[in-house]
Amino acid sequence: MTDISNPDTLPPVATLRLVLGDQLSTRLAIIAEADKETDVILLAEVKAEASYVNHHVKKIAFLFSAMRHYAQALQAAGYRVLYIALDDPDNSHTISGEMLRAVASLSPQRVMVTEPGEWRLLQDFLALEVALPVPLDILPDTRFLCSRARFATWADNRDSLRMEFFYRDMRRDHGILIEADGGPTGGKWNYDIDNRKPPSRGLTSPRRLSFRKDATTRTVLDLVEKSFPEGFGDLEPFHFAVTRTQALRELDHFIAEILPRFGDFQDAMVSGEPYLYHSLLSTYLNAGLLYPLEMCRKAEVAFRDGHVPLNAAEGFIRQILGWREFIRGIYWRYMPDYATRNALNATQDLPWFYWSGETHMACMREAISHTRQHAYSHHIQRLMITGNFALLAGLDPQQVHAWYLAVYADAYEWVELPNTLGMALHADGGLVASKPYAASGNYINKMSNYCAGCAYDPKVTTGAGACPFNALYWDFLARHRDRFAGNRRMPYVYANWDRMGEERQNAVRAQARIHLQAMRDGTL
Ligand code: FAD
Ligand code: DLZ
Ligand code: SF4
Repeated sequence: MTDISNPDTLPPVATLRLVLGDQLSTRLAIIAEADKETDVILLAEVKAEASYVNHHVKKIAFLFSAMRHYAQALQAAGYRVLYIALDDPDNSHTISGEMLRAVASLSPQRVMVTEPGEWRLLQDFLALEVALPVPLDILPDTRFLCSRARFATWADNRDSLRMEFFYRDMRRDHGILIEADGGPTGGKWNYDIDNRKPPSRGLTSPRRLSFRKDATTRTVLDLVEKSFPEGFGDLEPFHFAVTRTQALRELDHFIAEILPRFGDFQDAMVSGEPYLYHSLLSTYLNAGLLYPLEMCRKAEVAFRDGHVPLNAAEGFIRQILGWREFIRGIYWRYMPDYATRNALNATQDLPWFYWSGETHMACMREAISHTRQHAYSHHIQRLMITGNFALLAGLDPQQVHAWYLAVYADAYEWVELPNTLGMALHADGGLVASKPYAASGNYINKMSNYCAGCAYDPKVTTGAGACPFNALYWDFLARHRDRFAGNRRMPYVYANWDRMGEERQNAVRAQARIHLQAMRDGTL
């Protein structure tokens, strides 16, 4: 795909510009300021990025296909592109190695990169600054609505960092759902309370777009199948969007057909329905095929046109303008220390069923099977099923983090790590979430129809058929009483625990030990 196979016939290279697999945007300065005559854009498929965790094969295929389509579009627009395919025999299989190789063969006057989404790659770039014979510029990633400097200004003035206050400032900064008097549209900042409906009987997903595989995607699917035989998950069926045009179609379809009910069923879970009313847009947004502001603006316009209720538009905008930007701010503010946090001293090994889905717990089986099939599960499955189990069972945050980073098509460390360590596992000691998202089988039974098809009974805590989430929930609270009893949102939970009396408490905790042993034995 390169047009520089005969560099003698082309003008000398001024700037070599690297675009990573999750930076496929043309509005970034790395492309917007490129000179088509004298600059070269480098993209490289490398094993180091494709295997530093056991990525889902659909995630790898999506990125390689999107990278190839992006490179083709740049070339068609007149840019000089150097594209290194995974099966290029000279591929060094690291990003740094490919930059060094390209510098050696093209002799550019300077090199430019956009700041990467992961701390580890930033360290590689800083090391390259020293190793390269020419200057290396690291440009800011302007796709985000809150720059790292803006987040620092916001965070520096506060004792505790709460998403809700950050989100209000973001709404004001960007004028989204803000009225002429500066107040929030509808009079309230947050309509989350209206977004917690349990699934109604017979609730099914609306129709989804499915994109036909072109020759480029088919070639990539063959390559991934051959190159990652041990990779996690199902490669087919593959129906992701792989270009910005397709991703925009998916966004417009979501806004028109699905967003109106997004708010109502945001927290619902239904057997056999992996998507319900979620947008499925994170994969495209995180890879650079969509921009956060256009998503928020389209949702706001749909509300103002009377097509979408306020709780749906606000709920969707809050996820993108609020949570997503807040999470990224936390990541860069607290790395690299953040990655090692384990505030609850959780040490259990990740059980094998996280990979295989082989467990008697119907809720876990469902969430993991969606994950295996689609490289996707929605937020409540990630937080309140697989995340909740990991929290209650005391799974080692590092192993849980490696799992979440591998299995979802939208996963990059800047967004996955604070969601896993902070939101799901409370391993950051409460930086992201003021209270642990711990829940018993009762919550899962209320918000899903999973329990009806389960070997366990959500109403039973000890003895035959006891739902593991129940005893593990109480055991978790008892284990961490010193830490959580003073939390102003938790006293009623501890009052319930105390009401049980010592004998019952001992029985519940003994049951928790039985579940943990079964988890280790692979029989849970
Ligand atoms: P929707 O429900 O349609 O939400 C709309 C958009 O809001 C999403 O596309 C996403 O961009 C954004 N969003 C929503 N919640 C969050 C959040 N908590 N943090 C950041 N952005 C958010 N999201 C990722 O993009 N990558 C990850 O690797 C990732 N790992 C997660 C791990 C755990 C343990 C948890 C609890 C959450 C994780 N999330 C992650 C957040 C969230 O679950 C996903 O963004 C969401 O499920 C993506 O599906 P969707 O596009 O259908 O989202
Ligand atoms: C996730 C990923 C994969 C699987 N492969 C590549 C690749 O071959 N080349 C590349 O440039 N990027 C890839 N990526 C995305 C990077 O891992 C991502 O840019 C960093 O994790 C920073 O977010
Ligand atoms: Fe999950 Fe317990 Fe319900 Fe089974 S009974 S689906 S383990 S919550």
